[in-house]
Amino acid sequence: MPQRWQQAPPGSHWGEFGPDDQRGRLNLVTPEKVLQGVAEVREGRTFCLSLPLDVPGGQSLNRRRIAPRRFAVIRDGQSAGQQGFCWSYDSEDPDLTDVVNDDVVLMSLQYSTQWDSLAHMGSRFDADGDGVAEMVFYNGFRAGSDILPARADAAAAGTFAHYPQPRADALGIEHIAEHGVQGRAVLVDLAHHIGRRREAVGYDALMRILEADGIQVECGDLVCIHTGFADTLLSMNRQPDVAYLHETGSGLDGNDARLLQWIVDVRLASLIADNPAVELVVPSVRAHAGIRRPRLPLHEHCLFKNGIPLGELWYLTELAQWLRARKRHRFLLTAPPLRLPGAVGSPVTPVATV
Ligand code: UVW
Repeated sequence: MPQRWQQAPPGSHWGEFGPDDQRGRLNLVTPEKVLQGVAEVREGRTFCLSLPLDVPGGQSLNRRRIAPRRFAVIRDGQSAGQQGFCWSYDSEDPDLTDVVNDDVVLMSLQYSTQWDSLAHMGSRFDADGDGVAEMVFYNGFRAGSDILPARADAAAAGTFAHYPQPRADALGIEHIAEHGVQGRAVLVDLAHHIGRRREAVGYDALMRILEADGIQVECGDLVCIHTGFADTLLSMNRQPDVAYLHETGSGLDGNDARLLQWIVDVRLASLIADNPAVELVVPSVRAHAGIRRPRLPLHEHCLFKNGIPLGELWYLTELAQWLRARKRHRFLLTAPPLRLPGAVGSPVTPVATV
């Protein structure tokens, strides 16, 4: 395969696992890291790290995203269960006793607890070195040819045909799913140190917290950041006060160059948080129009430049409290996304075992 790029973005590690790699730093979750995770299992207790997938609910936190809508499989106005026989069989034999229900769901894959694949965000960057910026993703995969074209063959028949159906022919979530996602995780409890106020946590503050809690992040660790945001959201019982939520909770400071450098140098395998974006999203500042920059710099740094998948809106509060009470911060994390070819994100029901 021809080299996809003549120049890689500054601060990136394209090609670290080969020019065609689509899994990024999850490659660092080696069999040894899985065994390290298993060694953290001492009590056999498990925690579900997912919100119910219909949370946030109400007004979406992200206007692009739609909440799950479930549909029964209907025939003649009745679901299969109501009809009392299994109508998927060729002969609708009234003597058959099977009662079957199927259902269908329509939702944004990144509505609630989710993984972002490496196809989720790219950047406008001149990878060819010809002076023209194109839309590029990790390892130089292109928008249009590799990722997110609204493909002619994707126009679905039926009621949802008006939704464009992008598809990641490269970097899709299946590249993460097909290896499973299981390894040693480390929980960093920002909420304990900062409370639930809105604060962008940079390198200095993070190092202070790691030191105070005696935490060492090592190569291949899956790093979970507890801010308390998902717990606040859950307490709103599917009627989120979006204005309040936008003013609450900490997140990593994507504008702190030393923090970004640490993320790369420590060689963590993925970054996960219980807030909507891992980083604290700062509204675009129009006064800076003309200066080319990302709105989500940590997304750019992780997904686009360094192949670090992000987990968002996980539910970490119970686990954080349990670990703190025992002066622990590591656990075995099992969190495979859906193996859905071409998807740019996925709901996930992660499990922590301690
Ligand atoms: C965006 O909305 C860009 O993404 P995320 O859900 O990853 O924060």
